[in-house]
Amino acid sequence: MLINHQGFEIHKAYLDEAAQAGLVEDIRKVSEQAPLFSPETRWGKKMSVRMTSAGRYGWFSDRSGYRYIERHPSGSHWPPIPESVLAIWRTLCSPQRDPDCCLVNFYGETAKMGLHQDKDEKEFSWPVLSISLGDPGRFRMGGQERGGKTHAVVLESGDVVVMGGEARLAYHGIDRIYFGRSTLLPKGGRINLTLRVVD
Ligand code: MD6
Ligand code: FE
Repeated sequence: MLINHQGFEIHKAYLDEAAQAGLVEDIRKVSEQAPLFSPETRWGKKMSVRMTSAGRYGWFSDRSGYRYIERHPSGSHWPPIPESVLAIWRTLCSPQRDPDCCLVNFYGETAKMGLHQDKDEKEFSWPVLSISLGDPGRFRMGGQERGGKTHAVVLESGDVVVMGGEARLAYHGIDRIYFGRSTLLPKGGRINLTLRVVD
């Protein structure tokens, strides 16, 4: 089922269980090479979400601000974006141009992500694609200005969101995780993958 909310294209149940399990396995390999870490916000507060990346660039944050960097904090290059992930981008976004970054977010029981815009890229003409795996999360969507009206939808394991057009610079965030509702990840939690063209 496809829901379109002000430019947010929400593909409910896009991935079947076998595809979800395959993605988890591929992301496990990414996090073995590039371990998850909790970045600090520019205000010096540790984020509740743990992150890593695959691709030419990884997303990073500390007191100097939000940016893309070419190496994991350990000094290694980020691992390549798994083919299983690229295949979804090529089908739903574009077969012409692959993304530069696959940001991997891991949410434990109490993790959340405040309303934000994805605007650290140099390019806004490409959509951002997001894949949800594991426990459901409540995804909040707003407009392009802070403080406007918002709507929430629960993103479940296998849901895929394409944020392009009028939604590309829209505010969005994760209010809460419904911990332990999915059996995809044996210890619970939610994984979100976001694919971005950076430059
Ligand atoms: C999340 N997602 O779903 C957080 N960003 O866990 C995002 O911040 C996001 O879902 C850009 C596009 C789609 C997203
Ligand atoms: Fe985002």
